[in-house]
Amino acid sequence: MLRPRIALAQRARRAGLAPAALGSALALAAALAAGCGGQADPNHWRFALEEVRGSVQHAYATRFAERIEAATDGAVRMTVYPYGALGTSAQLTELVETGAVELAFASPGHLGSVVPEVQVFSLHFVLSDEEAVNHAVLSEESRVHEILRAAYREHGLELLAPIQEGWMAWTANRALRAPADFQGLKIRTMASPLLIDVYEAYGANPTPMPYSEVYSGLQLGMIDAQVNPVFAIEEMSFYEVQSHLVLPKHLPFITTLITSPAFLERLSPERRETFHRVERAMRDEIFRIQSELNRDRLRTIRTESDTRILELDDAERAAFRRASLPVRERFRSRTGERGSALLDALLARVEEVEAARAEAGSASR
Ligand code: 6CS
Repeated sequence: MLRPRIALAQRARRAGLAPAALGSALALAAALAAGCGGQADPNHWRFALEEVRGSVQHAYATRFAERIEAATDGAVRMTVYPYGALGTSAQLTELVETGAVELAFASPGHLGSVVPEVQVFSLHFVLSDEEAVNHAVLSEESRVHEILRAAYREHGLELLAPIQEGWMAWTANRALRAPADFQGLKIRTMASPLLIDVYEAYGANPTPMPYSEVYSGLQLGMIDAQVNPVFAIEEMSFYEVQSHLVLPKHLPFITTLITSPAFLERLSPERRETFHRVERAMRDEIFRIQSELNRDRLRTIRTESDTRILELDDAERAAFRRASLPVRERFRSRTGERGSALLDALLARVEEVEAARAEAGSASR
């Protein structure tokens, strides 16, 4: 809970949300096309975000735009659209598919309804509890990327990179230290089917709801709890209307950067090379930025509110891990051979990187 409470209108302004604009993605696509006389300018690239100004996605997009503009000596101009300017996450994905925007973020919690395989990033305790291991696994090109890229292409999308945005935290009006604490809890999740399975495995009553409605949903008691990375809990002010913030280190929030194959094909070989060079360089940069942002935002919550911040210990985490394991089988049955191969490749790579780091650590002692 916040001291003193920030008014709802102020919170909406802070978040940069214009709820009336949500739901107008297709109309906006038409308006964007009409604005340039129906002729898209190939040197004007649009980048649509699922998050507001000040977020990890916004930090990524503004830096990416600066780098692209610099690398092309200003020949390419970019416009960044924060959440609220275009549409919901599902609509942003449609805008990429139709070529109305060139780049967007698509989080597994939403995209999983279209590309089931990406729900591998919604499974709990699959990734490491060390952020640096997860960064290595997600940022290097591997079998994981290869399998996911094939799945995205079947839906007219090109996966550029999965990006972690920081540890997910649960917020609620009670401590959540064991699966039993989730019994009957109405926790807001994103909409993909596996997320429902994940929280049902703890005994909760998962309730999908758009991101822009979570604050009022908590305030009005339509939902009891929600799950998001720390920076988002601060900037969307969810902690104002919840007494506890729990850090289980079960999963970092992962998003995926997407474009369309048609856009990449239209670029000259030189421009395409520049595009990929900038995107690769951003992988390390955004990892550093999200880490600082999450640390700073946690400090803000700690100092500006009386929210109780709980870090689960190893025994508590182990109980959640055990309860979450059957959902891996559900993932396999929902995604078939390709999904199974993906989950196996991810588990194997996490184990290899953890082992290599442990070995390097013991060799340097
Ligand atoms: O909870 C959500 O719906 C959103 N959360 C974040 C941190 N990013 C995008 C996503 O839509």
